[in-house]
Amino acid sequence: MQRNYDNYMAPRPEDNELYTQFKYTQLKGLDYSNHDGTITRRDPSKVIFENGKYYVWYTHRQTPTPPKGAKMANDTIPSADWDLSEIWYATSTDGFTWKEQGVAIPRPPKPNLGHRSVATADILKWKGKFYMYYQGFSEASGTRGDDCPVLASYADSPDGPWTAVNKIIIPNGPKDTWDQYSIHDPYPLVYKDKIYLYYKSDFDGNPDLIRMQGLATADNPLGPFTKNPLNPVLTSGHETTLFPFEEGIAALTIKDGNEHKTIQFAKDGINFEIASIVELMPTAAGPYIPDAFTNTKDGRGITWGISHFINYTTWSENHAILVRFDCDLSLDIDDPEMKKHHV
Ligand code: AAL
Repeated sequence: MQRNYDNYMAPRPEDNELYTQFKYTQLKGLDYSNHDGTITRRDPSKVIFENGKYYVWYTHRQTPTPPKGAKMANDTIPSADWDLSEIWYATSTDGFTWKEQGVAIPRPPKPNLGHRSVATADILKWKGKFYMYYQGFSEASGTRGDDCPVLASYADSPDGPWTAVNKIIIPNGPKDTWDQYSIHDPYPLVYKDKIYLYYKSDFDGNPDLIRMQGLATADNPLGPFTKNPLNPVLTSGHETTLFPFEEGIAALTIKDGNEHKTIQFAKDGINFEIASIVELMPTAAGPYIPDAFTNTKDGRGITWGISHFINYTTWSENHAILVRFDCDLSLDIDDPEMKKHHV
């Protein structure tokens, strides 16, 4: 009984600021008609607000066939839903109706890093410039595992043009460490005067262990990044969704692990504990976070964003669509500044 009073933000969910329900809405302007698996839109970035509009970036694949697994993949047949992909973007003035703007970051020519696929991007604004972090595949996903490091591109404007840095920004860990094969879902925030970039890895190669989330920090967007000695800092989760909350960082801990379907909180951005248990969480959520890059010591939370739904087939994931989610994970849902961005 005592843990209900000691371990959560409040004993009742309705008083717990990190408890919420989620509501989903179809987006207008993005095509939902293609259900044969040849077009996918998935893994949205955070939503940012610049030049009077919202921006979101996402993995976009358009291939002659749906994904067919690594054995059947070739230069045009994708192995996985995020194989042979590019990073596209869309803009919106109200968060519901979006205009697809096309490619932001294309696959670079061979042999540049990421020539097989660039996917699962997230955005950082730092000292007036924009930095995009993403998974760069130089072989088809699934050839051994879902192996890739993190690459980056930068731009003066969210409309681009983006310049690709043809080097690994967050490298895989040394042999026999938890992140030796993959660094997925890079997720940068500005916290404690630094770039705090959370990411997923999966202990792949050891089937007894599961996916978890780690942290790498840097003073410069293009590195070097230092991995936290306590990694992995979150025991569970898949596509990590984090945001500044009061003095710390909150995390939607989605999909994998025994502590999935929880929202966790770390006062110091590192030592996460369960703050609430929720249901129907947004998959791969990219929230609109007004204070993601303001170095806040008093994070205000989130009320909406973009997430994806995956259409599973018998053998693989064949395509995904983007949707909007709404929630109340904000301390100021009635604040006029927050209301401007929330419907
Ligand atoms: C997603 C993410 C990463 C993986 C793949 C595409 O769920 O975790 O981006 O590589 O699946």
